[in-house]
Amino acid sequence: MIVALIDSGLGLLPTAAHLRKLRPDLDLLLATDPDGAPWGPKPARWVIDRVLGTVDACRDRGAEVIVLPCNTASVTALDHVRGHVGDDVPVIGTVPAIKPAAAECSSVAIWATAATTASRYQARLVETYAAGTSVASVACHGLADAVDRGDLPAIGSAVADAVSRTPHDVEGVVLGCTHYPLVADEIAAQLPRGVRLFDSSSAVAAQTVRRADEVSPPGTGNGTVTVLAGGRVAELPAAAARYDAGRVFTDR
Ligand code: DGN
Repeated sequence: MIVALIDSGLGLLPTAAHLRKLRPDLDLLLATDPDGAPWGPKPARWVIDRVLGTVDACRDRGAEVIVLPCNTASVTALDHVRGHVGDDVPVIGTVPAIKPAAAECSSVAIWATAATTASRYQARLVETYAAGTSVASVACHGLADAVDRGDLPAIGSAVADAVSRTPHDVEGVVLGCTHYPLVADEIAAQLPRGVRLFDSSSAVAAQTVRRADEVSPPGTGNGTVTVLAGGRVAELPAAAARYDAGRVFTDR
């Protein structure tokens, strides 16, 4: 059974890595959009159309479960994707890990793309799960793009910029863009010691497994990993190796 993971770029790798560990037999179709990335700064209608086009491409290749390991795509297009594919196809979205962070910290910052920080979806999550918590919302300009390009100086300065706009007393930072866990070490190194990082990739992978089990029993897949990347297929394994996520393509 084929599970499609859709993100503008490398942000799908953390969720893919967790999935490989949890269910090595799942057949993964990794769909990135090197020609359209980054999605964070784009208008909502553009992102919706781009995501729906990618969903169609994945369905054409036999995907039976759709995962959006991308906060930007999820807060913008999740309902559209569900309406587009119908009730029989499980669709799993990603939202910033505000709930666990607020449960464990009295002051948090949410780092995400401009689209996610400005979304009603994020505002609702904060209202629902972080009522008693001090929450700062920090749009991290250029960080996802720098991660996609593997540009270490640009990653360092985008992180420094985000740190400079993060209150000094936060106890936790929510990594509300799926690209950011790939540079968690760099982020931790620039934040004050002891600040905890929260991301949702393991929870998204666990939910994907639950939904995939409804479609096809565990152990029935072949564990293949296929990349759909606008013609630039070879770039993803190389980038995964650069960020220590190479196991997505090697582990079984
Ligand atoms: N990985 C995406 C997210 O979680 O929001 C960001 C994608 C982008 O293109 N900026």
